[in-house]
Order: sequence, then structure tokens, then C-alpha cells
Amino acid sequence: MSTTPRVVIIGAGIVGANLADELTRRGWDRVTVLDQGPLPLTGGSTSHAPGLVYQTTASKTMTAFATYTVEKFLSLDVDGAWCFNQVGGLEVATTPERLADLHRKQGWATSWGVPGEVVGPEECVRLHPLLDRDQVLGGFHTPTDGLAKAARVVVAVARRAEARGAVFQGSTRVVGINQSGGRVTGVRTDKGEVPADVVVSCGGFWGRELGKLVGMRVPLLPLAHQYVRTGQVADLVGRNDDVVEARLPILRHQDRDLYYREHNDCLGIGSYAHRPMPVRIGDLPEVDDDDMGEAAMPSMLPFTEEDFAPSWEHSRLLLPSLRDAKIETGFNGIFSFTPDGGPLIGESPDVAGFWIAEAVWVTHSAGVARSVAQLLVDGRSEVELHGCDVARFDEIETTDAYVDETAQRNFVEIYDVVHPLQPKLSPRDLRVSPFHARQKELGAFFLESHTWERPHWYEANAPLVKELPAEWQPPGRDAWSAMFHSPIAAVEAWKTRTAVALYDMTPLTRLEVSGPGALACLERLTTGKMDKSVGSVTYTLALDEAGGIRSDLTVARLGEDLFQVGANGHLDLDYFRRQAPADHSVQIRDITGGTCCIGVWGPLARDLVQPLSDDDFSNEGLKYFRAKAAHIAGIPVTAMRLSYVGELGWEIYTSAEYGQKLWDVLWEAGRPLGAVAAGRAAFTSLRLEKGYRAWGADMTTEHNPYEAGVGFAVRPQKGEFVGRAALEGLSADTVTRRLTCLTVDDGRSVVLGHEPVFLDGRAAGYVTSAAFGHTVGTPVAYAWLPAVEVGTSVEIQYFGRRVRATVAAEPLVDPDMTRIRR
Ligand code: FAD
Ligand code: THG
Repeated sequence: MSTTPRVVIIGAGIVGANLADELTRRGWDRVTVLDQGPLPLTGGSTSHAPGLVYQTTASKTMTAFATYTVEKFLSLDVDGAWCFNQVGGLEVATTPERLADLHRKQGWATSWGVPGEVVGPEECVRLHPLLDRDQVLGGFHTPTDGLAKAARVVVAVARRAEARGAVFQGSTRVVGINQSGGRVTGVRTDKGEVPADVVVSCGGFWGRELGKLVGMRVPLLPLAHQYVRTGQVADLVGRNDDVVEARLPILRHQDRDLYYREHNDCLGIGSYAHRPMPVRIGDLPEVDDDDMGEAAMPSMLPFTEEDFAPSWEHSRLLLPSLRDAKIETGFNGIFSFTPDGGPLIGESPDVAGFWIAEAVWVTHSAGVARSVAQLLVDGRSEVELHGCDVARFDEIETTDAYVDETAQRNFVEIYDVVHPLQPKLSPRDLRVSPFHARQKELGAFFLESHTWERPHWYEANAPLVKELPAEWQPPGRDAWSAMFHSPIAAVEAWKTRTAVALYDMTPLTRLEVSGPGALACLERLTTGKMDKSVGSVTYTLALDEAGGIRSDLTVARLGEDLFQVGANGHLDLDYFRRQAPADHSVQIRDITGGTCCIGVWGPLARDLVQPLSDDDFSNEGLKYFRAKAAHIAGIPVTAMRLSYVGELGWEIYTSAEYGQKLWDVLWEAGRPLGAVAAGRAAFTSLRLEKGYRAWGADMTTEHNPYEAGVGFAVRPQKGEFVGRAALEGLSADTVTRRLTCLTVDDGRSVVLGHEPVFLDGRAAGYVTSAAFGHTVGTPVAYAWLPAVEVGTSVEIQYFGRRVRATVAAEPLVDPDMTRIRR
């Protein structure tokens, strides 16, 4: 008799069915999959999905999911019938901007190991003869992409899971989740109760409703999307049959928000060109089990022909063969959109054992299912998940109003060429720091991150551009890297290195960890020594059990039982809360919103702050990486002596109501010193020069501290902590890959991140973050590469062009810490 946990999976779509397969493959054989619809065609999104699988995106994780989906579906069949038809993928460009973007995409493919090349118009037409040669400027061809037969995959994996003991039960609606003592104990259905130790909701666009059963906010919005089938297309007659269905590559015409696949001698056309059509669950068509089929299902709304009219015209322009064809059938099919386009994976923060895996495309379904199975069985996914974890969102990002607006915007922008820095247009000004009014007076150019408004530079500093010394004058940029950038950043960097600047650090997530168990809890969850004197600040890491980097943190001990943790976002709060002991000996509060922070940094920082305070801000009075309570112009503050930009100075914290006053007194005191307000553009440049990593971009759970160059923050001698055992025997000397500092040889070619890096002519790694280094006068890029010597020459591919760069000794600025420790 098996003793593995009893799992109930809600939803027998492509995600739920694959999860049952992945769990049973790992020996968890007490798996029950329930679906409200009949089996195997349940009437969910999977039942009608045309199944185009394009693997390449900017995200390494999403691409890895897709690559696994392809690999897995290729290995499946149902009674000999295919589950994946590897016809390849072709994305065509009809504008120069798109063509450039396809080169960028080819770079991502190279970074993540997907074969693909940009081809000219002749080759596009050879690959897809229906294309009008005169319409296309080129295309991106990916031979391993193709068509998933989604509904058939469900049958294939369900059969396999059933053979290993799983039970699939259709026509059973889950109406409640049973729980006891904060844990799931089973599900209630319209056919009775099913006990369970773990429940995984794979309810697709029903996910928000299912989450409500345990009070979990699932930030997704169901939206309709149009799909049509043409009648017979003369030029396709005789090419395919009903078994093969398609031989031409799947096709995307993103300049018109369209995609295409063959259905034997007809074409299927999907369109995102129409207005967003949000769907309320109460408005879904009611379909009896007996009537469920290709013609009617709850996930299909009636076709609204007028919405498709422009798409039909654009299709006939791109594919002249369609001019003699007509639309045979169409529908408005429903699936999920999220605030950032990513899927939603994770466990309820309140009800242990209730998991979700939703807002997942067919493309990523097998990869997501594998990761969820690994999380459940092994406690860790082999693919890193920070961009998929439902806990990545702050509370404001999970509200219905926010989700509705951002998900609809993502629908509209789905195929747009999007710059990595491009902010949301709306909603904006959701969270602003207490300095916001002053920042606006100074002409701040704001970008947005997790609903926080963050100045990137200040137009008020523009007059100083002409005062820049020659060696600080930044070179011109190409149009792409010049977007959302200003040469004013050079001024702000220059002033930070030579005078003093004020940085708004308010959006940085701050957690207060307190109580009699706080010290022991932090000792267990981080790599550093926490039992230090009150006033200590420690740069430390949170690791997972395998030694991967969950986060990097600063921990300030403000009292015996009171710590302030500088964190990277909501994921850290979620992790700490889950890990806190059940006996309430530790309280964890997110204090970000009620407090604020100004970074005062630069060689003149002390000249600015000391005259405003009776407290001792000298090097002896407040040493590097120490914190203390103080008053500045009578305002109670906590000053922390550290600097992400690598200059002398402090993070100065106060509660929100004093924020504007604090800004004003620092600003006034700074004027005679030539102080400026400085933004994120300068900040990023300076932090890269100083070699400070940004978690999420430069390092994640994929990497151990030694590879990432933060091994100095690990203190194995301090005793037990999460991840310690996994690091045993590892050191900076054992690593085979490394987060590597590169400088660009030509001194001017700025790259932005995710570009592939070539070593000896072969793709060997990828850029994580990059910026122009204003102090060193050359672009700086960090990249994951095999461990190589300083001085090694590499090439970075930027829009199909190769840019030479050299492995540099890091940090580039102040390696002996003389600037920061004065
Ligand atoms: P579903 O297949 O919807 O499964 C969820 C299941 O949960 C359903 O069967 C439902 O009945 C069940 N359920 C819900 N509530 C309950 C309850 N209370 N009790 C019991 N059961 C419940 N993706 C691609 O990758 N490529 C494409 O080309 C593509 N094209 C698309 C075209 C269209 C027109 C549409 C609409 C979507 C397309 N998608 C595509 C997206 C893709 O179809 C979905 O993302 C995917 O099928 C979602 O799978 P799922 O298993 O999460 O959800
Ligand atoms: N400020 C505070 N907390 C933070 C950040 C911050 N937490 C999240 C994130 N940023 C953490 N990142 C860093 C990266 C580097 C440093 C601080 C925070 C840093 N490093 C010193 C170094 O590498 O030389 C550490 C030296 C030491 O350990 O003594 O300063 O910006 N509050």
C-alpha cells in the first residue's frame, strides 16, 4: 500500500493531466484528477487550443519550459497518432523595427540554446510558399518549434498516469476545499468529498474562482481571443491529409497581431488584433456534458465577425492564396492573462497544501507540470521559478482592479516590440515615495517597478551635461539603447563619484523581523553570522536546500530582538513568513510603505550630513556596515552605513510622514556642495562598476554563491543554516561557471541584458545586466560564462552584430575600498 501523499488535481486540461503524469512518474501514485467537464474533452482552453509552440522568449525559464514541452510531446503518441508535429516556426517581419527585433529574439534563442536563424525574404517564401514575397522583409526560423496536439496529449499522458495508478474523474465539480489547522484535508465536489493531503488547482482561467475557495488571490483575468478556420485554400490542396494536418512551419505575423497554422487544406488564423474582451465566469455558456464538443464548450464564446474583419484583410495581404478563400468557422476562445504575462505557480500563503499552476500556455505546460511535481516531491524545481511564483506580486498587484487593467494591457501588447525598460502606461502613480512632489519639481523621468514610481534621471540636471569633464562625456548610443535613457545619467554618476547625490531608496522592500525567536530564525535562514552587536549590518544570502541563491539581503540588528531586513521583494516576505516558527516567537512585517529612505552617497556625503546632526557621523562614530538611530535636523532617522553605488555615505531611513522634510533639509544642505538628485540610470551604472549583483537579474536559485561571486557572504563555521550542507566542498576554486565582469572594447556599444556571449566563436553564456560605466568610460556587462581568465576576449551579440568585450578583474571601481571606508 502506497504511502505517498494523496493528491487531488483540479482540472484535467493540459496542465493538470501533465502534472498527474509527472507526479506518478516520480512514484506519487495516489493522484486523483477531477474535472467539471466530461473526459477527455473537458471544455476548458485545452479542448480547442490550436497548439502552436514557439519556444523562444526573453525569459530563460519560460524557454526552458517550452523546450521540455517539445521534447516530451515528441515522445508521446496515442495509438500511433502524433502529439507533436515539428514543422518549425517562422515569424515574419513586415517593418524594419520588427526585423531588428527578430535579430534580438534570435539572440535570446542563442542564449537559451534554441536553434534558430534570421532569414531573408526568399528563404521565408521557400519555407512558407503562401507568403507574399513583397510583404516580408525577413523572418526568424526555428526548426524545432511546431504544433502540439493539445487534446491528444491529454489522452496520452492521462493513460500513462492511469497505468501508474492515477484516477481521472470527469463531470465532477469542485465546490469547496476542506481544511483543518491551516492544512488542506480534501475537496468537496457535487459528487461527494475526496480526501487529500495536497490539492493542486490547475483550473486554467477558472483559477481566480478556485483560489477564492481558500481565500487565495489568483491574479489572472480570463480574456477572449479570436480563432478562425478558413474553408479550403486552393494552394493547400493535396499537401496534407487529416493525419498529418500540417507541413508548413507555424507562422506569426506579429506586426498585425496574427498567427497561422494549417488544418489539412484549410488555414487556422488566430488574432490578438481586436479589443480586449474580458470574460466573467458567470457569463460562460452552459454546455451539457452530452453536447460538449468542438462546436460548443464553456471556453468558447460566439464569434464576433466585425472584430475579425481587419485581421482577415491583413491575412489576405500577407497570404494572397486566401483571396479566393473564405472564413468557414470562428470562435472567441477564452484563456488567462496575468499582470506581467507570466504563469502562476505556488502554494497558498494561508492554507498549506493548496497549490496552483495556472495561466499556463500549452507551450509551457509540460515544463510547468514538471516543475510543480519537483516542488511537491523534491521541494525544489530544477528550473528556477522566481518569475513564475505567484508570491512575486505585492498585494496591490493582486487586486481585481489592477489585474483587470494590466492583464488587458498585456493582451493588447502581446506581440509588440517591447523595450526592456518600457514601463506600463497605466495604472501609474499607485505607489509614490514621500519625495514624489519634490522629484516632480526636479523633472524626474519616472519608470515603474511593482507599482512603485522610480526616478531614472532628473531633467533638472540637464544644464550640467555641458559641464561634464571630457572624460565623463558619454558617447552617443544606438537608437535602441538610447530609449528610456538620457545622457543626464552621466551627470548624476559624475556627481555621485565626485560630490554627493541623493537617491530615493524607498521602493526597496524592508522587512521588520522581531521577537524572541528572531535571531535564531535569521541565523537559520541566512548564510551570515547574525549574532553580532546591536548596530551591526550584515550582507547575507538566503539559500535554498540545494545551495541556490534565493535572495541577497542586508540585515541590520537594531535591537536584541529587532532586525530590519533589506530585501528584494515580496518573495522574501513570503519565504520568511512561511519559515517563521509556528509558536509566534517571530513577527515579520513589511514596513516598506510606512517608511522611506534616502541614500546620501558621494565623497562629500559627510560634509552634507554632519552639520545637520549632533550625532557622530564620522568614520569612528558610525563605521562601514553599522547602523544607528540619530536625528537629522531634528527628524528621527536610522542611518545605515552602506552603499549599493559604492560610495561613502548612508541609507537614511525615517517614517513616511517625515520623508518630505528629510528630503528638504538634505537638499538645502547639499546645494552649496553641488549635490544633485540622482536616479536609477546612474544607480545601475555605479552598482555594476562596484560589482554589486542584482538578485533576479544576475543571480537566482540556479546559482550557488561561489559561482555568483558572493561566496564571501557565506559563513559555514557559524553553524547550521538552510543550504549549508549543499555547499560543502564548494569554493570559489571549484566553480566551472562564473558571473563574469566584461568591459566592451570599443568603449561605446551598450548592451542591455539577455544577449548571448561567444567564447572562441561558440555561444557560451549570456548577459545578465549591463550599463555604460560612466566612471570607467566604457560599457560594462555581467554575464554567465564558463570560468575563464581575466583578459579573455569574448563577443556579445547585439541585434545580430558581434561586439568585442574582455573579461575584467572586478570590481572595476574602488577594489581596495578606500572610497567607501573613509
Ligand atoms: P484548461 O484546459 O482550461 O483546464 C482547466 C480545467 O479545469 C478545465 O477542464 C475546467 O473544466 C476545469 N475546472 C475549472 N473549474 C473547475 C471546478 N470547480 N471543478 C472541476 N474542474 C474545474 N496556447 C499555446 O501554447 N499555443 C497556442 O497556439 C494557443 N492557442 C490558443 C488559442 C485560443 C483561441 C485560446 C483560447 C487559447 C490558446 N492557447 C494557446 C492557450 C491555451 O489554450 C491555454 O493556456 C491552455 O490550454 C491552458 O491549459 P489549462 O490546463 O491550464 O486549462
Ligand atoms: N540596501 C539595503 N538592502 C538591500 C539592498 C540595498 N537588500 C537587497 C539588495 N540591495 C542587496 N544587494 C546588495 C549588494 C551589495 C551590497 C549591499 C546590498 C554591499 N556589498 C558589500 C560588498 O560586496 O563589498 C558587502 C561588504 C560586506 O559584507 O562587508 O554593500 O541596496 N539596505
